[in-house]
Amino acid sequence: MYGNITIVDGPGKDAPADDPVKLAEFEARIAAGEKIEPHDWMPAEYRRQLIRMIEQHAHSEIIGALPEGTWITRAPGFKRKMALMAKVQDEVGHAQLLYSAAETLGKPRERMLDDLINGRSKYSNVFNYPAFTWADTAVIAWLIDASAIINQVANSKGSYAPYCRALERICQEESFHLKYGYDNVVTLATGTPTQRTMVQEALNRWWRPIMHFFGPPDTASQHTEKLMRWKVKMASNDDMRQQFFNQYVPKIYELGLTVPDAELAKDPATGKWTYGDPDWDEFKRVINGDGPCNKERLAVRKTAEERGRWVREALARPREQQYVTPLS
Ligand code: BYC
Repeated sequence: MYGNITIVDGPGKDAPADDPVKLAEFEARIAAGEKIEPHDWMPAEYRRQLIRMIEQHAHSEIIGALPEGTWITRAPGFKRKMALMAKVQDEVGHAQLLYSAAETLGKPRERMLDDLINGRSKYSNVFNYPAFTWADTAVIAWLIDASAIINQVANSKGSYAPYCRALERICQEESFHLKYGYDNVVTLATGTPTQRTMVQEALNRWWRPIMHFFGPPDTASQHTEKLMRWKVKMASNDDMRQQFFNQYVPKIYELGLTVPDAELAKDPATGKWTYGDPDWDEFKRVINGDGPCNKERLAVRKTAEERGRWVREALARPREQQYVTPLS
């Protein structure tokens, strides 16, 4: 119980069934395209799903700052260092916006962070892979930010107003990140043979995780049907993956780069892309804690939590105790 809001831990678990009249009214509002605000009545499962998704999204932003963050000290040149620092700072800012949006549903931020560092909450698969070279950061900033924009532009038109407001602002910043990433990829792809090899190898490494980023195929997705009915998700996982192919595969080819999937092809009759199996078993392992960097990522967050405790405790003290008596 948080204030007057009861948080349920699973569909139906400990939660009384929703009042059918209120549920029908709620679904009519959603069907009419109305936005839901925190003080409005909502079904317990809608609240639970939103907390799950927004919280995972917020965690993805702070964990997502880590692979690129490790390159701040090694960025090639001062301008790129400044740009990368600003990008990483933006990502952490996105997490703050999203934690605030999730808090409006009744789950305190401290509990969300506790669930993250203790492995009870998921975050995006892609951030459990290492950024070996500068080219990895270029591919992350171009293609992972591009994927995120596809997902977030769609969801910013969804039904829960605080999430939509946060997403609109996040998308504006992400579009700068995408341009920054594209600029870095173009520089490498039009550079020396070594740079071209470097960026192609990075693309080969990230292609599979990017396929996973959009979530499992629609036929295997647990939540899509319900979330689309309630307009939390505005496009299915497969639709978003198709949009990514349409927008970015031609751009990749334009740069003379290749996609590491021999089966990737667009059917001229349907306009749909077919692609090879991106190893969905690997996806499951990674999102359940067994990826190349999962332990390392959570250890970094745990240390940050521990090192920042004194600041949070100091801020939580009564105002008059927050100041050190000035020396006379
Ligand atoms: N990674 O029923 P499904 C960024 C889980 S950060 C991990 O299809 P849903 C950036 C899913 O949670 C932007 N787990 O799920 C930052 C569920 O497990 P649970 C990150 C995944 O929710 C820094 C199960 O698989 N974006 O851009 O309908 C630097 C079944 O899946 C993933 C967001 O977080 C995944 N990729 O749809 C650079 C977007 N996919 O919870 C860049 C917000 C699925 O039942 N999230 N799972 O245990 C969403 O839009 C949706 O949650 C998804 C999945 C489309 C990802």
